Amino acid sequence: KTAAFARGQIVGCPFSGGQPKLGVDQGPIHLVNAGLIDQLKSLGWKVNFDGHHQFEEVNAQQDPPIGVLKNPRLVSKVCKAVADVVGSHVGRGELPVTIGGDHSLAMGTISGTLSHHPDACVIWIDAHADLNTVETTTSGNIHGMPVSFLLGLNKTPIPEYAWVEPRLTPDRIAYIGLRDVDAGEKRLLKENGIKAFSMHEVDKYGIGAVVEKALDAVNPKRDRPIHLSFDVDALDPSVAPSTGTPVRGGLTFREGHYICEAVHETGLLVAFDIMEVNPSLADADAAKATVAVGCSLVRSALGETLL
Ligand code: EXY
Ligand code: MN
Ligand code: MN
Ligand code: MN
Repeated sequence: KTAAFARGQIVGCPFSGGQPKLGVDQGPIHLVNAGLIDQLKSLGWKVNFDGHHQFEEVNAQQDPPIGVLKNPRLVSKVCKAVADVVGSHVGRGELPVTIGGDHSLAMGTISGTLSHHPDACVIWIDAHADLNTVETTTSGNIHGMPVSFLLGLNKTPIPEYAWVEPRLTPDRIAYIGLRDVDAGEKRLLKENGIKAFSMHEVDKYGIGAVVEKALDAVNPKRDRPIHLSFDVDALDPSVAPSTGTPVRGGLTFREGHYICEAVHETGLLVAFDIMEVNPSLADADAAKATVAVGCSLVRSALGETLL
């Protein structure tokens, strides 16, 4: 498959219901306004974009917490819609690029990918594990939880989330960039034997070896489709300051792009997410830099090379 014939679909998701800070819903609008679509066309992709998705809001008064989970019905409904959209694009052989919005959306995007490629694996780039369950979350913010639903780790069934089929298995997800993992999440990572490369491993082995190790873990024969879910807060806050939960000591600009380039080189990428760009946090220059790095990560994942 050459890029000249490849079709990409921009799935703009202006959504912030998985966390409390305003503005992350403006991320996709800024990425598109910064020229993302023409940039991808310049790489040889046929890119379709039919406007940002408009998610019908559930009235906040009709969406009281379920246990500690905040905006539970809204997040569920939006993620279900995103799963259907992403699934239909993957099914048509188009590469969906979902631009968020907060990372709860990945419950939808990955469900969509797995609906057509049940054997797909996930590379999750983040400062956080986003692995909390209904039992372990202390914040109740669902952007800290999507992976637990995808893996079926929640012991307390929530009818609103019954649509999420736990098609992912612990041997088919690997993390890179972690440095702010809750105690309960650390336990879940260990109990389930999930491969996680924190910033410690990035420092120790270098990003090249870490990506190779991550791919060897989730895709030993290099025959599984790959869903790459990239939270910009994986990058160091000096590189991507405009995000809701920045944590210092993150990936450099090049380390972030290297991951995208290396996954592109496998030829196995079937879906990409870029999440948690919040242009309303930090000043205008910082927001501009964060949006620009979001665009360039997408370009790298879709085949932009340095030479
Ligand atoms: N672990 C914390 C929580 O569950 O609330 C923080 C999660 C931040 C999640 C950001 C999107 O990656
Ligand atoms: Mn569409
Ligand atoms: Mn995240
Ligand atoms: Mn994060």
